Amino acid sequence: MALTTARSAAFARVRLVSDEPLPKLPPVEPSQAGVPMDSLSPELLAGLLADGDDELAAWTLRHALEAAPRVEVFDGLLRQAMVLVGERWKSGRWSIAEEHLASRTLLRALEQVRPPMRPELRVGPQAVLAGVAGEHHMIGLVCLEQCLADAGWTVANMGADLPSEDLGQFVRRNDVTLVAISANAPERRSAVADAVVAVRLAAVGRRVPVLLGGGIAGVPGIKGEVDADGLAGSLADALAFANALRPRQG
Ligand code: B12
Repeated sequence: MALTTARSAAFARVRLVSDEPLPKLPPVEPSQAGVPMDSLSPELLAGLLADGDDELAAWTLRHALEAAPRVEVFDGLLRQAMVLVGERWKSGRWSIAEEHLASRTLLRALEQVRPPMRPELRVGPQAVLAGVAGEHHMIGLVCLEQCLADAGWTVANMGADLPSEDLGQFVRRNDVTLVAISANAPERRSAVADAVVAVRLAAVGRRVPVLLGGGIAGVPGIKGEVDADGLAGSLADALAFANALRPRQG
C-alpha cells in the first residue's frame, strides 16, 4: 500500500475511535521510503487495533521493526498501545467488544510480522512457553515466542491456560532448555507454584530453569514463593535470562 494512502487511512480510522487530538505528523514526501518513528505512536496503533485493521496494524509494526529491534518495539510501542486499550476498557470508554477486537487484531498483525523460519530454528535449544492454568492473557507469550525465535531458539508456545500436569508431561517427553510461564494477577500464584512443581518433577536429575513473566512477576517475594529461577517484567529481561543459558548448551 502506498505510504500516503496508508497514513491517511490510518488517521481516518483513529478519528473513528478516538476523541483525542490526532498526533502531529511531519509532512511526508511519498518518494521517500522512510517513516519517522515518532509518527508510529501507541495512540495510532491502539486505534487501528480497536478498528480491527490488522493490515495497517501490521504495516505500523513492520515500520517500527525496521527502525528498532523486535524486543524494543514489543516492550515499547506494542505494550503501550495495549495499555491504552486497557485504560479505555477500564474507564468504560471502550467496551469489551473493542478490547476483544483489539486483542484479536493484534494477534493477526503479529502473525504477519513473525520472523521467517530459518533452518537453525529447528535445531536451536528448545523453550516452552505457557500461560498457567486459568490464565487467559497470551499476547505476551506470542511476543516472547517471536523474540526467542529471532535469537535462535526453537519455541513451543502452548498459549493460555495450560494445566500443570500437561506442562510436566511435555517437559518429561522433550529436551527442554527453558520453561517460561506467565500469569497476570496475584490470585494465580498457586497455579504458578503448581506449574513449577510439575516442571521440577518432570525433570528429575536435571534442572530445567523456569522463568516467570507477566504482571505477577511484579509481586514482591513471588520468585522465592513459587521457586522460580528468574523473573521477567519485560521481554528484554526474558531475553537476557534466556541468552545467559545458551553458553551452557555446549
Ligand atoms: C488484552 C487484555 C485482556 C484479554 C487478553 C487477550 C489475549 N488473547 O491475551 C482478555 C479479555 C482475555 C483479558 C481478560 C482479563 N483481564 Co486483561 N487485559 C488485557 C490488556 C488490555 C492488554 C494485555 C496485553 O496483551 N498486553 C500486551 C503485552 C505484550 O504486554 P503485557 O501483557 O504488559 O506483557 C509485557 C510483560 O509483562 C512481559 N510478558 C508478558 N507475558 C510474558 C510471559 C513471559 C513468560 C515472560 C517472560 C514475559 C512476559 O512482556 C510484555 C511486553 O513488555 C491489559 C491492560 C494492560 N495494562 O496491560 C488488561 C489487564 C492485564 N487485564 C486485567 C484484568 C483485571 C483482566 C480480567 C480479570 C478481567 C475480568 N474481570 O474478567 C480477565 C482475566 C482473565 C484470566 N482468567 O486470565 C488487568 C490486570 C490487573 C491485575 N494485575 O490483576 C489489566 C492490567 C487491565 C486493567 N488495567 O485493569 N484481558
